[in-house]
Order: sequence, then C-alpha cells, then structure tokens
Amino acid sequence: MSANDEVAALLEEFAMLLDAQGVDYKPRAYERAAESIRDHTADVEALAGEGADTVAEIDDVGDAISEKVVEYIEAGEIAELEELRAKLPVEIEALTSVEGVGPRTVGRLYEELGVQTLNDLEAAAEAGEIQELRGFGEKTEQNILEGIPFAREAHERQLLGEARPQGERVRDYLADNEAVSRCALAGSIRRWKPTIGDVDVLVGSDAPDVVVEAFTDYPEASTVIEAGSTKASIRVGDVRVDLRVVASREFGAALQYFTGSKDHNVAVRNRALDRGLKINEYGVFDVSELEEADDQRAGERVGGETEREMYEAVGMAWVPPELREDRGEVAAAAADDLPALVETGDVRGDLHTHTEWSDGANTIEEMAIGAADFGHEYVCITDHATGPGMVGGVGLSDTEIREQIAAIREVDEEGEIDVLAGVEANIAADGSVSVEDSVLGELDLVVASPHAGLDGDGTDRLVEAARHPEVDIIGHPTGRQLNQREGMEVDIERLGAVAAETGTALEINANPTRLDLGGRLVQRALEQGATVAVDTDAHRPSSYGLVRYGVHVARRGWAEGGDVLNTQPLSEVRSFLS
Ligand code: DGT
Ligand code: CA
Ligand code: CA
Ligand code: ZN
Repeated sequence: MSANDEVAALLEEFAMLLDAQGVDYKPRAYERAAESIRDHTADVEALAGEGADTVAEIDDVGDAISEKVVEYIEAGEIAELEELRAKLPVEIEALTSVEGVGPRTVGRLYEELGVQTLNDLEAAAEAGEIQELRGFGEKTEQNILEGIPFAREAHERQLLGEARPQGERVRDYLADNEAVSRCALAGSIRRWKPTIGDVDVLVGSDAPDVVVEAFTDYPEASTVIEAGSTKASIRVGDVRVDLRVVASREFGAALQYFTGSKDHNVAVRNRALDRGLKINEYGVFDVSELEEADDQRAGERVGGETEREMYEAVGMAWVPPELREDRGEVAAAAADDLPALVETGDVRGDLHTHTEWSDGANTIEEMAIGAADFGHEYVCITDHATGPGMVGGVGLSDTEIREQIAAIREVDEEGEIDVLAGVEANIAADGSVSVEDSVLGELDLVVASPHAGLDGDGTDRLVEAARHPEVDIIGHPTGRQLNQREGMEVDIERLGAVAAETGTALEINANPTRLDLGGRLVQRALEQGATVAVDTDAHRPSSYGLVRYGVHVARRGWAEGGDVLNTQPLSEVRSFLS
C-alpha cells in the first residue's frame, strides 16, 4: 500500500469514529481530506518530510489534518486516533460495510449492546435485541441480518481497481529479474473480474529458487505468508499475492490453467477429452494410444509452450481472458466466431464527468485540459442536477444549469478539444427525471442516473427514464457499489430492448467502486441491440485513466468497438444524441 493509501485509510477510520460518537461536520472534512490524499499524485510521506505546511497544500487538507499526517509519518500513529479507538473498540470498517449500518448506528449498537464485531452484530440481531432499541424496528433488524453474509464476503475480496495496480507492479518487478523468462498475471485479475480474492502471478523460469527469493524480497511486501521451492505467497497492502514458478516450456499450459475460470477450464477440458486429448497445467497430450495415463505428462505432447498452442490443439481460437467465464466463449472460439473486443485505445472521449459546479474538484477548463492531455477528442461535462438523492445540496438548479451551459460553451471555443454541455439528472423512484424538459432540451447530452432507493426491482424505473425523449445515457444503472451495496435488480432483456429502441445508451461506469453495468448484464443488453457508453464519472482529471476498468468490463460483456458510443468520432456521437 502506498503511503497515500495508508494515510487515507486512517483518515477515513478517523472520520467514521468521530461520526460514530455523534460529532458533526468534522467527519466530512476528514473524508474529503482522505479522498484528496488518496488521489494526490505526490507521495504524502515525502511531503510530510517537508513539514505540515507542505501537506496542507493538498486540496481539502487543513492545518489540523496536515499535522496529524505528519504525526503519523513521524511517530507511526496518531495519538487522537488511538484515543478514539480506545473509546470505541469496534471493527468499524467491517460493521459499516453492512448495508444500512452507518457509523452512528455502530456507535449506538456498541453503547447499548456492546457490539464490536460482525459476529456480535449477527448474534444481537438473531436474539432480537436490535429491534428493541429505540428507532430500530423489526424490519431494520431483518435487513441487518440479511446484509451480514454480503459484508463478510466483501471483506475477503478486493476491488480490482486497488489490486490491479499492485499486481502490475509485482509483475513488472519480477519481469526485470534475469532468472525470469516469462511472467504474467493469472486468475481473476487477468480476467479483470471487478473483485478479486487474490492476485495470481505466474513465472516461467529455469531457476525457481532465484525467483522465489526475489519475490519474497519484494520491497512493498508487508508479510511473507509462505515460501516453498516453486510457490510462495506474500501480502502487499490488503492483497495476497500468490506466485507460481513453472518450467518455461510449460508456461502456456500453466497460464491457461491458472487463468481460469474453473468453469471455462472444465468446458475446454471436456472438449479435449472428446478428441482423445488430455489438457492440464503441464500441456496438451495425445492419450489416444495410451492404455492408462497415470502420469500427468503421459502421452504425446502436442502443445504447452504458449497459450495459443493450447487452444489450437483442441481446435479453438485463443480466447481473451475476459471472456473465460463459460458464457458461450468455448463454442464461439471453436466456430472461430469470437467478437473483436473493444480496446482502451479505441475510446475517444468521456461523456460523464463532474466539475466544482457540483461535487467535482476542478474547473470546467481543468477538466477539459485533463481530457485533452489524456488523449481524448471530446469530453462532456455532466454535473449533478438538484433532486432527491442529492445530498448536501450539491446539485445545480435549472437556472444554474443554464449558466453553466454558457460557461461550457466558452471553454469549448477556446480549448483544444470539443467540450459538450451535459447534466447528470436524477432518476426518481417513479422513473421521472429531475430537470425541466426545456432545460434538458438546451443541453447536448443528458445522463440520467438513480441515486437513492437502490434496492428491489428497478426495471420499470429505468425503462421509464430510457423512454424519456431527452435522456441519452442511463448512468450507473443498477446503482451497485462493489462490496457495499448490491444495487437494484434489472430485467436486462427488457431494459436492453427499450434502450435499443429509444436510442438510449446504457452506461458502464468505469469507477472501480461501481463497474456498473457489469459484464454479464452488458452481454445480454448488447444481445438486445443496445449501445453502451464507457464513462469514468471523473470528479478530477486524474480519474480519466480509470476508463480502462470500464473497457475491460465491456470486454467481459463481449463488446466490440462499434457497441460503445464513445469509441465513435464526435460527429457520430452527435447523431446518436439527436
Ligand atoms: P479469485 O482469486 O477468488 O478472485 O478467483 P480466481 O479465479 O483467481 O481463483 P484462484 O486464485 O483460486 O485460482 C486461480 C485459477 O486457478 C482459477 O481461476 C482456475 C485455476 N484453479 C485453481 N484451482 C482449481 C481447481 O481446483 N480446478 C480447476 N479446474 N482450476 C483451478
Ligand atoms: Ca486469484
Ligand atoms: Ca490464488
Ligand atoms: Zn456522476
């Protein structure tokens, strides 16, 4: 974990503990500082070395917080945080990951029932103790009980957006080692699953002991969990990284095997068996002449050095890892009918971004420059409109939207890329949209997103919004937040068909905490003829780079370039919008 992530996590805990004790305002300041430090490009440890004043130059970091940051870097702990922890000795992060349980609830449950852990919470709910408390009904207690398994699982899985950069750094570090002939990520992280259990790294080498030693010496490792002759596991920040070292000539076989998914591998193995072939982590073997094949490497070896060879040996095209979920890819690869998947480099612009006009961190101009620097041809500014679900009054009124349109037009004329005027309107529970039609009509693009009431079936609500003539994109359609909230259920066939019919794009929100829609829903929406838009929902320029996570979700949904609205040149985008 980088120093920035580490400090941000502590400040978030600080915020939650303050909130749990009923403190007003201050928690929000700590949260904002945490967010800003996490996204800050310079290393906070280095800044702290120059003193608290330097740390305070980071946006949203005031004097009190910057001093605590310096205290942490110098002393390894923050005295006031230690006091808070002593006063409220609870697993606050785990408890608040239960849907409907916020820091204040945690504070009360501790005071009144002594709840410290998820197990305590479960026991209290099962005993019916929670519904006895003032302000908690039977329904609340039931919801808490139902949310516990999800929260438990969430605690064991990491967001891809956190794990992927860690995994890539480990991979690059190993690839530099002379004993390493080939090196790749495997497992769910190679398939770009939105959450991952652990990071799998595979190395091809003829000197495994050297590789294992380099791996356990990885400077960012906090613990060596285990180390053997060809396998080892370390902990880097919150993620566990598993290394396997194999002979170089068996690298392709091992990579195919350890990439998974298990279901994909089973389907490929069955196909091999039908052809008198045996496929495993060591290679593909012709076993048709063998009486019995008790040795894993028995039979005539027909492939294993590269992954491509593995698939070719069983009469298939190479399958991109994102498709390896046993959702039709084996048959498609056998028929040489795989999609030509969209790539990050195909994306030409971002159609969902925020500025300081609502809850973003930067000006319109800064967001435009950031998009140009990232390589985009166009960007659409879509600040929040006011409406239910918009906490803290961040949304723009209809008058303010009109003012902002004028401001965007100015930046558009002066800047080097095209800047579109949009809005992110709220989709109410009945599917209506929070902004006057006449105002919507003046905008280039309207994103409409659900922000509250995100449980139960959301199909009618989203279908209604998609039918609105001014709505162009349905933003983060299910409202899910990975590891926190499952989001609404959606009959995707119906929504996809309406989206196709009305020319409304469905968003793949590329923010790693959302990745909404997910791959399975994208695949089925595309089957209905719908178009998707891969947008970052950037609140600052540094977030444009997150687009790759959304593109890989699109790939997990079998999307080709033409299925994604913002791979098109602006002229095509405009004709889709009109
Ligand atoms: P994760 O880590 O839970 O996000 O998911 P994976 O897919 O990375 O699973 P992991 O780390 O347990 O194992 C990596 C890959 O190794 C997995 O995708 C497929 C392969 N694999 C592991 N164990 C088995 C097994 O018992 N049978 C088969 N066929 N494949 C396995
Ligand atoms: Ca894994
Ligand atoms: Ca693993
Ligand atoms: Zn947004």
